[in-house]
Amino acid sequence: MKPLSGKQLSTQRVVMLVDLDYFFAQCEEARNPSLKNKPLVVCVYSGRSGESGVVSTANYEARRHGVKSGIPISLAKKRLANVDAVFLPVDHEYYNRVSEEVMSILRRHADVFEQAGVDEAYLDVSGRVEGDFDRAVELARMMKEEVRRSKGLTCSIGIGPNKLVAKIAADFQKPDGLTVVKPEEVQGFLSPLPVNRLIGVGVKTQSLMESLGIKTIGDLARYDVKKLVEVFGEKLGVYFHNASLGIDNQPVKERGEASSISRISTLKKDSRDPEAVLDKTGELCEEIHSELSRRGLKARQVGIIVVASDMSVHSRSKTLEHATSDPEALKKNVRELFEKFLRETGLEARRVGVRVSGFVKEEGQKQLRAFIAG
Ligand code: TTP
Ligand code: MG
Repeated sequence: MKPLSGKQLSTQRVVMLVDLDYFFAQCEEARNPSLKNKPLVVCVYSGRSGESGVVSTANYEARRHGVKSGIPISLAKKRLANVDAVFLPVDHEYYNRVSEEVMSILRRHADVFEQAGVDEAYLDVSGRVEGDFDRAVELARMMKEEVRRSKGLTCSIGIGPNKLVAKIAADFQKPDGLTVVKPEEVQGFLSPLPVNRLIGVGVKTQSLMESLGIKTIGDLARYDVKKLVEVFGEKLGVYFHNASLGIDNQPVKERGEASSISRISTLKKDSRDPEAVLDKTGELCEEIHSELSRRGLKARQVGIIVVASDMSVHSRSKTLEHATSDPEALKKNVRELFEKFLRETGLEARRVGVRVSGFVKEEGQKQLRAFIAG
């Protein structure tokens, strides 16, 4: 084995988290600049009635009125009743395309690149900045400028010695933020922040911690780790303790392509009628077909998802003899699965979905990565 050089051994890890600002809404502003400066709300309509559904995201104008991801559309309309606001339905195909373009820009600036969501990615840049945080800041400024110039989008970047600190730093100043936390600043940076900034501290854990007198990450760092383990168990207790000290050894890792694609949709009304169900799943198969074609993939497994009127969730799947992306083949298999499901269960469907997995590359397609790297 080749011995490591002194430099490799001593290089300080430098990790960035890049998160695009109010992503879906910013994509809408980018293709229609007249939407800027108006409250803009991107909605997931459930399809039942004009206003049922939830807010996917909102721009910062709308957020000033208390509109944010996850609230009902009806509530958003109430909060924006007296202003000139715009409501748009989600357009995932467009956002995915923008996301891929931005990711391919970011990827070029990383030693190791890990896409962590549609609008966020971790970049390990330790090697190219030689462990120097000031050089990392320069690199981050350049990336922000490149994304702004070529795509018209702003993002917020956090820089730290690991993923945990980089993520919290990216959330610290938004939108269009750049926050750097050097190793010697980690404690001072984390200490005053509320514990719910740590991944894994949700509403319940937060109130449990509060009952122990722990409000800030600093409080958590000072709390006896043995007591944390008593309350939260070995694994979580130790994780909380390390996280509060800003310790995180998780490497930035390239991710393979998503291992499944699914689409799910709400029926106009709950139903056991195969035709009503298949009408809807036919559309979903078409969407999955375009996604497969876009990625140059065929699927070997086809499955259905049913959310019944009692909200119970069911799934069935089958393995095909030959992988396919053909919409008619998808529809035929989905039909068989649904007919069998409806025969066997006597349930009424409220939401129906289609899921494909077991991907193989379509012949003659370039590797997706090579394609993105252009
Ligand atoms: P986020 O990065 O969490 O949010 P954001 O980009 O809209 O806003 P921020 O400026 O705070 O980063 O999520 C990325 C996208 O994911 C978001 O634009 C829409 C979608 N999303 C939902 O559809 N539902 C949700 O509950 C959340 C949180 C996000
Ligand atoms: Mg975002």
